[in-house]
Amino acid sequence: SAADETATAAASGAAATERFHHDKSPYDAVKDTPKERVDLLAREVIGAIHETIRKHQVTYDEYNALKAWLIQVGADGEWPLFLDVWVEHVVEDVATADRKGSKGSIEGPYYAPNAPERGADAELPMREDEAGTPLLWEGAITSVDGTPLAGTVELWHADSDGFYSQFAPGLPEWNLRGTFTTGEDGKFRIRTIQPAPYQIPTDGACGKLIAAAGWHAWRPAHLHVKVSAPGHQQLIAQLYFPGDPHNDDDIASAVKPELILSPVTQADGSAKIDYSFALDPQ
Ligand code: MBD
Ligand code: FE
Repeated sequence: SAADETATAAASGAAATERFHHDKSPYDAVKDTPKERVDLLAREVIGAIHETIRKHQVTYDEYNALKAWLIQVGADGEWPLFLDVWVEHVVEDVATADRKGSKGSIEGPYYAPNAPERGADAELPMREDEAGTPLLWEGAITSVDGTPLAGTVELWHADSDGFYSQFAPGLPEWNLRGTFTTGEDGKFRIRTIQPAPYQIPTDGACGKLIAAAGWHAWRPAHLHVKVSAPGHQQLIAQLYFPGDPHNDDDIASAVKPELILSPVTQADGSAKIDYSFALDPQ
């Protein structure tokens, strides 16, 4: 890694928690959730915990281990990571069940708004010597009926060490983050590099849960996108690479068959992908 500092769970957790407070501050007041709804949902979730305790005869030792762990999730700033890895995929499923256009997936904890504008045909911001297989991506934004749309593709992804700028130390602020704005033909052409798989930090509370339960900590390599166009529902998705050993057991349960790319290796060793987005009208 070019980073001379060490990535820690607590530092990336603190950055993700700060990011959430900044971008989603209206939610700090349990925004607009009716009392009846809070009552219903809180009672059912708490009731499900009670049921689990009775069913499995949970002990005081186990209760205190849970309490210590929950306190540590907060101390490490890992609530965004925990929720996005183990909960968000079901929320996404419910929220997008009626869509007819392209499949989406979870946003995760590492989005940053207002990434540099690059136009419709450009390279993602990256270091001079950015490592990784070069990727050429051609596609278009359309409506579900095929009409081209002028819109934006926001793209962000990890580097070839699995690190995200703004959430790991030693990376340029906007490394591998950019906004691509299409013309009336909806077309874009993006040059970037292939990211590495992502490992949940092993030194934080989420890593402790994974180790204690005997799970693995991996997400398959992925590209994150937010695709927007006037009059259409914003699409948040992730795209994956065929053959990744974790496509079938993503720790975040965020892979769908429609989201797996079909890269073609070109003469110069780079990979070319064709992937377009069909957006549902609002
Ligand atoms: C990631 O990179 C990610 O995309 C998600 C959803 C959770 C943790 C790390
Ligand atoms: Fe990610």
